[in-house]
Amino acid sequence: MNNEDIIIAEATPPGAAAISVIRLSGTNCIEAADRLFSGKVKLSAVPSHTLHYGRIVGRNAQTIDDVLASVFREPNSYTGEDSVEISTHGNPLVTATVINEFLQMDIRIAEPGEFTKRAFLNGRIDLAQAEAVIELINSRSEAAVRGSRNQLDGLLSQKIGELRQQLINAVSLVELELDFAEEDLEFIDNSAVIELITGIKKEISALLATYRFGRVFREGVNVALVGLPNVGKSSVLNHILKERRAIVSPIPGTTRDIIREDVTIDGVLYRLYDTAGIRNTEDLIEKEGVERSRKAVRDADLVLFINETAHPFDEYLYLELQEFTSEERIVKVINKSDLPGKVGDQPGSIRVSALTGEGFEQLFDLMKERAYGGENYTEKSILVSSIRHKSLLEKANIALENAKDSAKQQMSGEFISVDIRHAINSLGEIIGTVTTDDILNNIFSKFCIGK
Ligand SMILES: Nc1nc2c(ncn2[C@@H]2O[C@H](COP(=O)(O)OP(=O)(O)OP(=O)(O)O)[C@@H](O)[C@H]2O)c(=O)[nH]1
Ligand SMILES: [Mg+2]
Repeated sequence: MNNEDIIIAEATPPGAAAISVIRLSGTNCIEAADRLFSGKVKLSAVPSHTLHYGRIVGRNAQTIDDVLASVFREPNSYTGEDSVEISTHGNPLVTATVINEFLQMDIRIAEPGEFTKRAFLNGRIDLAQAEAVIELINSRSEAAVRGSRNQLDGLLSQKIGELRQQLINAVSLVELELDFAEEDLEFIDNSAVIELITGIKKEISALLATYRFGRVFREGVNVALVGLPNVGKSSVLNHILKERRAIVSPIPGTTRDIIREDVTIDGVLYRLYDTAGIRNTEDLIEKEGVERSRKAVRDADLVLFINETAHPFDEYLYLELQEFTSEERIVKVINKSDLPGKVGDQPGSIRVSALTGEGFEQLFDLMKERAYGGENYTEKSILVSSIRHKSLLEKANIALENAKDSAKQQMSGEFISVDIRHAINSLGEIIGTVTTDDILNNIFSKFCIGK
């Protein structure tokens, strides 16, 4: 199914690079490319999925660049349409000139995500897979890459498709029965409907349960390192990063501004925020630092509340932190375990030494446990990581609950079928069997141009 408009965009990021790729898609785009491409062959005469060396020659007969052009014919291209990819030298002036030459023809710049949108509209991928494309591009951790890769491979879509199909089968039996109401025929009895719905609800709930997990994998975990001055927050940060990133000194009140660094532990991204030690102070700059520490606690998914062995555990600050975050987000850490202590027994705390490195493995285990339950992520795990998918699954679950209630109360099949149909629609919205322009615009506007 070819699209009338030909679209063009740079598929690689702007700037100096070894090569840049310009992408064209739409009916007759191969002929359009031929008007500028000068090589041994005409691109319109070559087979699909082949690569050709030539020159791009502009209107004034000047060579703009020598290039490689790849030709893809419908329906086996990314978009499902005829497409050409032109690799030029990676100079933004070169790509801009080439694109400008094409814009003189009946060709326009692609909208954000328009290539992928066409892939969806032409049935190359479903909606959840299209969303996985943008997730994959934006993934900042290995776990996120694997998660979006699975979604792109269609694991989530397949699961949703199966559940939806089972509901379609059930609803058709319920509705068939309505058609034959006069004859008093029974195609499916209420208890079978209830059993089926219960099974599907269970599967939907299992998918929903992966959301926290999925979100963590996709977005990473914000971790604030907080505590009194001088307990070793910056030293802990430096130890985790294996570099002397933050200034460490024996003078309390060393850190003022928040220092943010990323680290990946077992494939998951943690954004660490080293903060100013929290205390009452008259120093205006330090005061501002302390305010920022409190804000960091508020924004954190996890708070490493750092104490030191040589001082009693700070119960007062522990309570204060709970004004800004919930208790289960706080991990009690006792640093300087290499020194003799007064800290006393602290249930659930982890002892570490930023000096010797002791205890960090246990600390990482606890962070994993708190951030995502420490579950093991397998290659085949299906994760729900998008808020859109989550809310549609929840909607489907509510509709199924209503259908189940109607069935239990022996209500007429119409009541059961209307709710099952709601659930079918919600599941369909995930994979794009049911869509509106609003849904599509919302999804594809998040893409970059050229994808
Ligand atoms: N013995 C020992 N000393 C440590 C350890 N961690 C930090 N220190 C020392 O404790 C002092 C304070 O360390 P920092 O990392 O600057 O402490 P902080 O919590 O960031 O302090 P502020 O930024 O002032 O709030 C420094 O002299 C560090 O060398 C540790 O595990 N063992
Ligand atoms: Mg510090």
